[in-house]
Amino acid sequence: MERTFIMIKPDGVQRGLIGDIISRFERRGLKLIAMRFMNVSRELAEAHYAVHKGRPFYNGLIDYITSGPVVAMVWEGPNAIAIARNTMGVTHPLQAAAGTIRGDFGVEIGRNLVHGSDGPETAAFEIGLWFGEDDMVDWERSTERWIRE
Ligand code: DAT
Ligand code: MG
Repeated sequence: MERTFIMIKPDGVQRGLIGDIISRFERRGLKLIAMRFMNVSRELAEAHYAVHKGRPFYNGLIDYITSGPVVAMVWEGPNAIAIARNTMGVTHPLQAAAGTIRGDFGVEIGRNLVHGSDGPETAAFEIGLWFGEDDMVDWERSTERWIRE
């Protein structure tokens, strides 16, 4: 079983797309484990995007992520990281397939609506950065056997 960190970025919140975006992950069959609606401090944004420090888009990226509230979440399932990434679509909405979140709702790379961990190490790091172990909700989903064999 895998866990991934997903965030609805400030553009997704401001545009009233929280429900649509969460719905994509729910309908896909991923299981929600933790969720928080919050403003993001500069310190947290910089820790989250530390791998991009020094890139030309870094300052704009930090300004964007700290510009308004986000929805931070943890979703679980077999291959949750890859499943979430292809539900989101590739980084640039122009290349993202129709039917994906970025492909359906976005037009520019700097307003691509959603973040998702890109691998198991990143997921562990990001979940630990945004949440504590106590924030993880232990629950049994009654539809489980209709989603997984
Ligand atoms: P992803 O969010 O798909 O994991 P990433 O980790 O490479 O993509 O980059 C993080 C975010 O930074 C991305 O969602 C949007 C922004 N970004 C990445 N590359 C960019 C670029 N060349 N110009 C502007 N913004 C960029
Ligand atoms: Mg990334």
